[in-house]
Amino acid sequence: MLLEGRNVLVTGGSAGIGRAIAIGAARHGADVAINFYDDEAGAASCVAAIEALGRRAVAVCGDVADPATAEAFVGAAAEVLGGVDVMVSNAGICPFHSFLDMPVELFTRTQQVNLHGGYFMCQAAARQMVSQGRGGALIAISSISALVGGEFQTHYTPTKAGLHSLMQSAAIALGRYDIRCNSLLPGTILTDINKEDLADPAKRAHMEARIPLGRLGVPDDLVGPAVFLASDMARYVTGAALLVDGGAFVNLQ
Ligand code: RM4
Repeated sequence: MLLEGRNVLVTGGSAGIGRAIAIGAARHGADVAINFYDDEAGAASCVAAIEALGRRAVAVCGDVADPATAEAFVGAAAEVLGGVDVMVSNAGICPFHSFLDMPVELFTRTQQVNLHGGYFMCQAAARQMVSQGRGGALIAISSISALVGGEFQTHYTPTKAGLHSLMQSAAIALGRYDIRCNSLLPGTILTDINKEDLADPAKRAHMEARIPLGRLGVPDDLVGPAVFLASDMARYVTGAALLVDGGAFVNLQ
């Protein structure tokens, strides 16, 4: 019960990593607010799972690419839950596409959702935390892709590198308020974001073969690292990045 009495906000909470972290935070005693884009059923299911654990939960619809969404989400969460202690900026897209013919709108959308959305969500949460005067924690779901490339991810990997860098700079800007800023760098985690890509048996075998722990990740693999960074166990951790990738990043040969 590492998050008792804490209010945890998660963007992209209707499925995948965001859903897992939202429910995992509730298991550790947190009340939770989730943002979601269009998966009403998924959001409702996540809220029900949290309430079944005896914790309060609220789901707020909004496109994180719209800067106004951040203030609305944080404001609603603060009103319903009574404050904001943790923001997990998770919402993201990765529509795989080749580089030379990358459509401008696809590039722009990916930047606006992943990086701009993460920036404005963390900024809105930090403003609320500063007004509360009791510190807090920002956790950006970056990626192994902040550190290495992907042929069909030229629009995506810079956003993940940007989120990692954002946490480093925000850690400096917010340390005086006791707001810690860290990023998680998931490896290849089986979610909707890569279901189509990994449906290719050769691609899936290639990805699995480079993971020392011998399997692709699942969303629940991110819960422990996220709860750690959100909790007082990480009270002296800020500006850090934690790979959660089964060893994929270090495995050259
Ligand atoms: C992650 C990483 C994974 C990919 C997903 C879509 O950051 O690149 O390998 O499957 O994105």
